[in-house]
Amino acid sequence: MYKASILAGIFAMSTTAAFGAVVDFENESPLNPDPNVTNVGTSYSNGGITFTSTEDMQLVKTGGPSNGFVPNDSPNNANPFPVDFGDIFLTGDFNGNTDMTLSFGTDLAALSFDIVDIDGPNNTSNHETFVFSYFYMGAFVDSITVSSDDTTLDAEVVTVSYSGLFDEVQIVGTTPGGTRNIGWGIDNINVTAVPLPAAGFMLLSALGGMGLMRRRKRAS
Ligand SMILES: [Ca+2]
Ligand SMILES: [Ca+2]
Ligand SMILES: [Ca+2]
Ligand SMILES: [Ca+2]
Repeated sequence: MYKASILAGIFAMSTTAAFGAVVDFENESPLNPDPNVTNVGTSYSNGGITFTSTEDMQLVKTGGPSNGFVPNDSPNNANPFPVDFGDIFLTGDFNGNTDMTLSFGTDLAALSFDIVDIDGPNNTSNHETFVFSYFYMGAFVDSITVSSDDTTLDAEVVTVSYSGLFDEVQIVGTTPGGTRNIGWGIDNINVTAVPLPAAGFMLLSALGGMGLMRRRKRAS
């Protein structure tokens, strides 16, 4: 009985860590019925990642006449280095501040993703600031801030990456007073789960220990 439940446990562990390719939203192309934008509401899942927001999120076609960001929504692939957004990316509602939480449902060791268009003139009410906060089992772990002090070009892509133990990242974009409509996009989310061999080895060691204890009990 022990063995059966243990094997089931190992199987469950290996299936929950089934993060595969980079999540780039290209599986949503072409958008339908409007080829330029699809409202996915406040909760949306793709590739094992659950995206939630206090506002409606949008899947946007790159270069389309939509409100992904302004003045157009073609990521600047030349700056700071070539980054490909393909046909489709995800964004907020282009109305005031913005927020999005990515929940992974499994322990992560590393993550990287691309954010486009953190812009607006410095020291003005149009100055955009994005805070990326990492959580593990609901507890705050760390945060990284990127503002238009650092990246001022229109439609510029910033690659955000992080290493550590976490299972959720929260993105909050604000301007002073929250009066500017923040246009932005996220794409190319690359997830590294906590390596399974380590977890599996720990589990097997624990099982070995249990077996030894049982044998000792019998012997005494
Ligand atoms: Ca894409
Ligand atoms: Ca908003
Ligand atoms: Ca812009
Ligand atoms: Ca912007």
